[in-house]
Amino acid sequence: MNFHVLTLFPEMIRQGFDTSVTGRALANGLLHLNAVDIRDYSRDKHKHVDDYPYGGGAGMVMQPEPIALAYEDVVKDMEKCPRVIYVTPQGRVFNQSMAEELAKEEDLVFLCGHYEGVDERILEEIVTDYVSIGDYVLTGGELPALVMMDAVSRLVPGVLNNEDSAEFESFHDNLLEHPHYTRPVEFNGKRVPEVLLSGHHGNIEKWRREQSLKRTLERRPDLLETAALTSEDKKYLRELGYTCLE
Ligand code: 9D3
Repeated sequence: MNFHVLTLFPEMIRQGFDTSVTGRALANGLLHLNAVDIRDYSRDKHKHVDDYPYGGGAGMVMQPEPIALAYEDVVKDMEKCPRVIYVTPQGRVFNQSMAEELAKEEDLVFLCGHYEGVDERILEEIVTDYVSIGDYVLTGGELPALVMMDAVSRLVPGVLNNEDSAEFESFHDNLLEHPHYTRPVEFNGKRVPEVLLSGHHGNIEKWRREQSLKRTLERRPDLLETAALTSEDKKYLRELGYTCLE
């Protein structure tokens, strides 16, 4: 997977990506990161990349030309036009199924805005996807781009080590995970649930499934509407007082 990021803060992107799992995948050559400084493509003698908005109003708008030149430089060696994700609060909200779709691509281009926004004409020319990471206001698109690249990276074959990938295999059914425990068996007067010490795998699986259901009901009841529930699951949820089952 080749990530290309058009940004005014390329160091923020490089530093954000060079740690932990993604850093190791960069070193292994499983991932490539091309953080492109839009300012390098300004033809202005002061390296300006923004100007006042036509029609007036507060703030500045990123000009189309430096972005167009940066984009042309990025796509010049590609066989086909890549998906270009404009990270914007006006986009669809990013989720796991979008990450899975994006992970199929060979190249992904992210455009990070700053100031009030980006001249609409360059967006119309190059952008294929408008994507947000949620309804709160950030100072720019760099953290959202890093969030999306992180979510996509762990779906690229080989990026996760075996221990981590076993964990993502078990992320299923649209339920939250059961709680986890390790040594010591007693901490601050609290013991690990006895069933986990019993060695009875059937009982452990049943307990974990019930904990998943209970926790999802308490913390993310919205997920239960689309969860894959067995009749056993539904029986347990009814015992907990959940009534929204067909
Ligand atoms: C201050 C200008 N705002 C008018 C109310 C619009 C605005 C533009 C740019 C607000 C924030 C930003 C910077 N954010 C992003 O570029 C961004 C973002 C976000 O702020 N929240 C969630 N997802 C994303 S994706 C890109």
